[in-house]
Amino acid sequence: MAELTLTDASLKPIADKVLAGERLSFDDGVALYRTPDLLAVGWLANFIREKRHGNITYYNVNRHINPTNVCVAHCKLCAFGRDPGAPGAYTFTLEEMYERAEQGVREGATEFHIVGGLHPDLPFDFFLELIRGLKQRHPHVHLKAFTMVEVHYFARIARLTVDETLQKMKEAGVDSCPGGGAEIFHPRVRRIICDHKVSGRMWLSMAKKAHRLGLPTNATMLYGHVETAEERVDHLLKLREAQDETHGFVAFIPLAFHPDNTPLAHIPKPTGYDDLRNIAISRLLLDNFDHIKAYWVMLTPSIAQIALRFGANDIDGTVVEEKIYHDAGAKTAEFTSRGDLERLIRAAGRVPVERDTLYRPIDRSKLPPIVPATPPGLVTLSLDA
Ligand code: V47
Repeated sequence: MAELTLTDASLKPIADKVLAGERLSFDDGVALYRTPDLLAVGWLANFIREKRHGNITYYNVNRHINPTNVCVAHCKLCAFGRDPGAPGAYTFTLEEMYERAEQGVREGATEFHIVGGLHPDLPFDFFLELIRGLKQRHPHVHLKAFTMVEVHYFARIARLTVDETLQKMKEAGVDSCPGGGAEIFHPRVRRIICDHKVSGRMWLSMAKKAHRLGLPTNATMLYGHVETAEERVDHLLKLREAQDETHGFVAFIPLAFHPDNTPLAHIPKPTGYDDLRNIAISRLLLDNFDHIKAYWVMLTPSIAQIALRFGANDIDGTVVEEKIYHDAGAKTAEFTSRGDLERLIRAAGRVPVERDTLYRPIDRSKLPPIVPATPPGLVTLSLDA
């Protein structure tokens, strides 16, 4: 492996720790956020990434299903939620969601990623029925459904404990939970960007409960709004601590804040430098997470590709019909194909491996052939975009 050249000498003790496989501290994390030497941070993250995964880069074939955008939470960070009856508000029927799922399966989906708003009138049973119906129709498709924020809301409206709620989800057919709603755990930040959402402490406690009940989850961090470097490091170290306890987190996804159409529209968008730095620091601080995902929808295909050399070993999936980021002004396509993702990965000098949600390689020869189709109104990813 090539030598590391440091232009910021204060990184030397951190580099020594990384090369020796030692755990980094809070202060190390802050120093990694402060240094202008992004290439050194990236080099170190890539060192760990290649030690763990070599050249392999994972992707999956998935389909997003967002049952409703009607939401009582009114988070300032969000452009997706609507009041009932407001322009653009929608709630799919079960049949409409089954049709979307059917289309996803024809296109080879091995995962449905299901998240939505906190609807004032839809009962928990509606969502359980959705899961049961999907599982019955497509028993081999992994159901990654409902963030800790939704689970907390379901528990409240159904007058159940969090454990009982998670258990009912699991019995209905939920296989794992996505990592959304974590934002930044620090209460100062939550008061500004999502004051009605579960606290950071509650999010973490619920994720650990899910793990103990046998439901793996992902974790996220929303960066690039009002948070400080210290608050990001605090967030990452709290996740590392929780992972030490349960080992139930599958992947970590740093999410760049998209301000358009939100009450925080005055905040400038995170830059490419911020994106790559957050990917790299996640890899370095989260030494007990196997997988760091560069979510191409939010990063743009170009930055996601470079992130594969800054610590990321996964580029997420084909997605199809992404709404949360596109309502907030994302200019990326709403879906892509297996071929495009593989091309993106190969062009970064990595080896693409299609995975299921739990990172087991998929053998396409054992699955029905894919029927490629462009969902109406959507455009495919272009590497030139
Ligand atoms: O929790 C909402 C974020 C998350 C905005 O688990 C916004 O595999 C930026 O969690 N600008 C939902 N971000 C997305 C998510 C996710 C994505 C991909 C994969 C996985 C996974 C999870 O999106 C929300 C919130 O943090 N978000 N609004 C916005 N305006």
